[in-house]
Amino acid sequence: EATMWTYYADHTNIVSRVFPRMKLVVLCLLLAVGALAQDEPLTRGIGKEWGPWVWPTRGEIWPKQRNIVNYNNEGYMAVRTNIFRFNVLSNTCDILDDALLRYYRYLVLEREAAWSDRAYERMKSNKIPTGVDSINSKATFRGNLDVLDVELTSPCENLPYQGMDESYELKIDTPDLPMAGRLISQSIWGILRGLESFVQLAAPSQDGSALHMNSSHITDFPRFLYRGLMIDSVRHFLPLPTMYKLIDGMEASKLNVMHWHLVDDQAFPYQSNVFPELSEQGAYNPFSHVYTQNDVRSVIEYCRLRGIRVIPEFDSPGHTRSWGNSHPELLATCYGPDGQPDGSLGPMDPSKESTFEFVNTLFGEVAGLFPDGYFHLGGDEVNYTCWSTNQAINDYMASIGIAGNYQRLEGVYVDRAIEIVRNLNMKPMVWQEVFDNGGSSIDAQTVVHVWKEQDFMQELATVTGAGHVALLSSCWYLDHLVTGGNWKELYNCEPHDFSGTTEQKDLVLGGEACMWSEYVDTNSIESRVYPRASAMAERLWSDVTQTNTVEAARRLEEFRCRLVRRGIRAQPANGPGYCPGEVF
Ligand code: CP6
Repeated sequence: EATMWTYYADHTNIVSRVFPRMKLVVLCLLLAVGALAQDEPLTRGIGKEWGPWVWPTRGEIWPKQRNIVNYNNEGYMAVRTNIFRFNVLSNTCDILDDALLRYYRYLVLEREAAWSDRAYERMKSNKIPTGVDSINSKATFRGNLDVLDVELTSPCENLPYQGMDESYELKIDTPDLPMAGRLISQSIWGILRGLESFVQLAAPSQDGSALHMNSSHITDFPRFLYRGLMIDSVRHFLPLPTMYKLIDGMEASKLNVMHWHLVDDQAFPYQSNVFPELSEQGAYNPFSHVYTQNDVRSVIEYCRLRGIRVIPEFDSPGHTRSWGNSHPELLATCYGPDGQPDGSLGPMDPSKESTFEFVNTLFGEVAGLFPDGYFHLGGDEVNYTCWSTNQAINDYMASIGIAGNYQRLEGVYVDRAIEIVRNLNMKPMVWQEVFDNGGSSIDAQTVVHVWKEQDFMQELATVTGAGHVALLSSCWYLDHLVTGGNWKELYNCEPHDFSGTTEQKDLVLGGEACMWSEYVDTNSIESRVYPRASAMAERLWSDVTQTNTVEAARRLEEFRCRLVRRGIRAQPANGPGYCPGEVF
């Protein structure tokens, strides 16, 4: 490299000093042109000994928007985060106020990451551009986007609910709104989804010194109305900060239902007012490993502000061992071959009226706490062995004409539980066995939650064929993993991929990723859930044709880094690499 130090040269003699070294200058030019021609900027790293295997795409949305017009990438605007503000053109409400603060922070976070990425690139003396305007060298700077107008065209709703409108329209420097930005929705839920997209559109400029945003017109709406995450807070207790992180990831992924698996065999962390002894004797630790009524309210409020419903699950009649610590009378006593109690307890005892009185009182409290319209009753994995050894239960079965039919006994229990939930003005959800075992007379409105992996597409066909509403989880078990890098399997599970009528397909509400927590706790759950739950989220939000995992990989790579920037410890999506702007 010919270096022209200018200690002893200025404009009066620099030309004469350089030109004698013309050969070197030409050589440098050739090298520079060669380097530029050789490397397509966004694919560096592939085949190199450093850099990500999959280079992140900047300024794109996960889950992918339904429609975008980019005006041929002709223009982009700069977002100056120091003076940027949201301007609400319409009515506002607590949900919107809170969201604007939150998304302003997320925007600044992107700005900071761009800056540190820039510093890193400069440190490496690597002039390869990474930003949005580098994709099209003809892109022109159109001006500064210092304000995003937010227009909510109907009054704010207070609570998210099944079937809420989540559609929105986002205009950045469109022909009808040149050099301006506007987010429009009829619904606060659409505004929330649109704010997430807006922040995701902002990407570092070529040199990392600014945030740029392509001129574009987005119209976006979800394909499935139910896009859930089940969190098992039982097998390992999850403290509230961890719950909040998981919910933050849901918001980023546009997931809209948190199914809270709150009690199970191993523990009873839900602290009840009507039966405090349940957690006093059933929680791992009755002081620290419990969710108080206020804890539950806080989680529900955190979700509400993000357009996320919370569905409680109180699994019964199986998976109830912890209830028996304080209330053994609720559970069936199991008898040995000698006709004596063998010391163990089985599922709930449906032969006693007091069982249902207890359940009614407990569920009444739960229904008062959880504002959503749905209540998950569980009903999975009921083991009949214990029931069959219990003479009182067998006598009861004979008395109601179902002697020896334990599936019917399970049905009797579930039907009573459904009645209790319906009397509390909530709609029931059940795991698939309740349908499979055929013992109960569930109606069409009861959601059948398909979770078993065997023949699950056939199960969807059967459940919807019988006229039931279905929810799919079988292909989205987050506890099943090899390296954790199997997001493509989750991505390409299509809930409509069974043979059935249009009416049957319409009965599939959507899907839910299940995070059973036998082998995760607060230390590892964020990385087990994300970004794989986000892969499912795109399947459930985006167009059915959105199946290209090569293109998706680059957006997911970026999305995962975005989660990390927001403090969610998401695991790498695509193997070796690093996040733009990460510093240690
Ligand atoms: N806990 C509860 C579980 C499971 C279920 N219910 C479960 C069963 C099998 C697998 C994963 C999870 N751990 N209460 C079934 C819905 Cl493979």
